[in-house]
Amino acid sequence: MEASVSAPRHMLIFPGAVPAPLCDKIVREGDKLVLEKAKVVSPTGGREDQSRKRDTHIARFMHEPQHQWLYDEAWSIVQQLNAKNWNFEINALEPPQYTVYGPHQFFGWHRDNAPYSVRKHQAQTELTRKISISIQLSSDHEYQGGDFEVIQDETKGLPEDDFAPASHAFGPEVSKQMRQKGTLLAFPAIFMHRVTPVLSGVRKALVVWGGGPPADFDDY
Ligand SMILES: O=C(O)CCC(=O)C(=O)O
Repeated sequence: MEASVSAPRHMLIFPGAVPAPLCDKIVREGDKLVLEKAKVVSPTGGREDQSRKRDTHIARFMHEPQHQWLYDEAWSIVQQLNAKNWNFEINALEPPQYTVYGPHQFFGWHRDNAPYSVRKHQAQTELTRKISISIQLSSDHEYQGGDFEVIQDETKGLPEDDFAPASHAFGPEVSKQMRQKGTLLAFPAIFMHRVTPVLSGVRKALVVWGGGPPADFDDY
């Protein structure tokens, strides 16, 4: 992977990090999985359908022999990124998530892990997500809308409006790079982010999380 074109406050953007044939292989294998409507984590820690917050279809690549190649690729990426940028205590991958957004589908503002005050009460066997990665599997021209956006200031509360234009958006050039097939986006899992509604076409992404024991890195 080459140096990021932009490293604004720890969100790293790597255009072309994942070669097109590998993206296509992930899509081919992902399309064999059974997709289901994604849920969100409720305040009590369960999972519930909240279509006003998240409307997308997902499947997990479970750790089975036929997916070992994907775990090897993902683990190598997580380790390299972590060693170079964050040095979090990471010892496992969560099963990578194949994510598909058709027209009108989206995922509103959220963070990928609970605040430490909640996490520290979770079972120690549970992974705390530390690094989140989104790999773009579709080409920019295959869909309209469906922009990935991030707020790189984790001290702010969750924005109330999932559909309002973001003042945190990057300029048009970086935003376009973020949409290219093979672009890899990586950030600490505590950053709030969203995917705006797809207006037409289909956006596919692979989401990878590197995790480890609960840690207080909210002030990171
Ligand atoms: O679709 C993406 O690129 C990101 C999805 C996401 O934020 C998530 O599944 O937590």
